[in-house]
Amino acid sequence: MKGLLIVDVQIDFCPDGALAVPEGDAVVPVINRLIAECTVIVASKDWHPRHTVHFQKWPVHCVQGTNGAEFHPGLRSDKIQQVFLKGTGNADDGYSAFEATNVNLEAYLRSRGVTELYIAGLATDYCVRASALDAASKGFATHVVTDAIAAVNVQATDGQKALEEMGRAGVHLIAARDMLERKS
Ligand code: VGL
Ligand code: ZN
Repeated sequence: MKGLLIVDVQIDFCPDGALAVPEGDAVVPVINRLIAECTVIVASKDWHPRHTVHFQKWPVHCVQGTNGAEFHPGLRSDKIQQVFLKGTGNADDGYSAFEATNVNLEAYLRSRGVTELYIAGLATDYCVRASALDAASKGFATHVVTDAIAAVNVQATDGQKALEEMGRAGVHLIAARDMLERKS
């Protein structure tokens, strides 16, 4: 069974947001097309308390219950079957969707019969990277959709380095077009 994990496509990570990822909103139309191809569709949200050690590294973003923590308005969020909230503590970063604290992502995916996981969203070099490395280490056939992600790029090459690291860990890097062609 094919599962789609949409990572952190939230207002604060899109242009004009508190921690804007360059061209972060460009992933939205691509992800909306991927949604139509998958049976199991889940999403993570960065969901921080107002005070967290995470904000010593980053500008304040995705605070629980604020507008910036909402999904990008263009995302077909009505298709999302379960949302996973992460980074919810005040002493952790919670980069990986597998660290969600409201529902256990691994158990959920297994209960829904997901073996192949497709990952898209924001940001390539943090939460996409951490989620994909966790998915691969847990034994999911893990695919990152390379034109449905965008990097923060604190250093200009961070996104590229993250892709290389994911590739070395056995994550398959595929273009949306190739995924749309191999329909389930
Ligand atoms: C993220 C930096 C800080 C992400 C979250 O979603 O990739 N990046 N918090
Ligand atoms: Zn964060």
